Amino acid sequence: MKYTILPLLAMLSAFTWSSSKPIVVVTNNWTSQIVLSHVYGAMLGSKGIPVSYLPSKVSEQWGALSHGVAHVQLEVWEGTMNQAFNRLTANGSIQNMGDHEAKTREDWWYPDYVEALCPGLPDWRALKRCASKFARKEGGKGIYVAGPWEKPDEARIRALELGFQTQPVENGDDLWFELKVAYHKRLPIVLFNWSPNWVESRYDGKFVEFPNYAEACETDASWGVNPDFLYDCGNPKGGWLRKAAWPGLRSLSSCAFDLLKVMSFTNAQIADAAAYVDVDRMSHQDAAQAWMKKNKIVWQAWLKVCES
Ligand code: TMO
Repeated sequence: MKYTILPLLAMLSAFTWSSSKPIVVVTNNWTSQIVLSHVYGAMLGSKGIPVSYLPSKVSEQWGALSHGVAHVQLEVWEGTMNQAFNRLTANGSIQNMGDHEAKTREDWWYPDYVEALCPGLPDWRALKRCASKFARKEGGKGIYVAGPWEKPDEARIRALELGFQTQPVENGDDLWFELKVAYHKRLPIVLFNWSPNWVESRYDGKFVEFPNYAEACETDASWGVNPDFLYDCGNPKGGWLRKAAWPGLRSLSSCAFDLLKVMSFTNAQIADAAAYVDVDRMSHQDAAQAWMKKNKIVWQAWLKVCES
């Protein structure tokens, strides 16, 4: 009797320990990332696994994920996070959990009517010629409305001699406010945008075509149109969108680990997830529920990895 109960008790206590410790999911400050996080959390919830959410800036999430303060990140974007991600996976601080099917782009973007005000767009050289049209004061430089995420835009402006300056917004949502205001008055505007995002389903517009991205553009000044400066190129087109985890995730919950591995969203699925909030004004939780209702077959197939 003794010999059978002891291992059983050990198993039970291990079980209660791991099931009472929540899986901590990082949430960032743009919509799709938060909704996808809640989809993942709801799926774990349906298996009785507790989940909590840790709001974090991109720049602060890496430490949390390396130290097990947070365990899961659903959206790592190549255009904004490539360097940190590569460094931290190379030294084993975080774990690469594979790519989504979606292909991404993050760059300068404008609504289509701007082409009539600045002929030659989307070629970046057109932007350079008509920089002054994007100024917001007499004789000023053109204004690029940047997101609250760190990007080397100032370096690019210098390297490509664009005659612009960045004006970063405080919250991601402020980008859409700026767009809406400019759009209704048909004012020149160029701002940070990305794909997949809900914006492409409501506004016609394009990304500015800068010289094609190459890794050397960011490491070798002699590369590209300006031999003296780095960053004389655009961000990657068709970039990856990746999942990441604290390296101890599997020991915490194999379901949480396997599920994260197998989850893969398409561009349309991500744009949809964002539209529930940014267009339909749902909460992130409700948007996750709405998404799951519409895509039942998709997520139930993923969740099969948790059946054993
Ligand atoms: C990381 N983001 C999607 C806001 O470019």
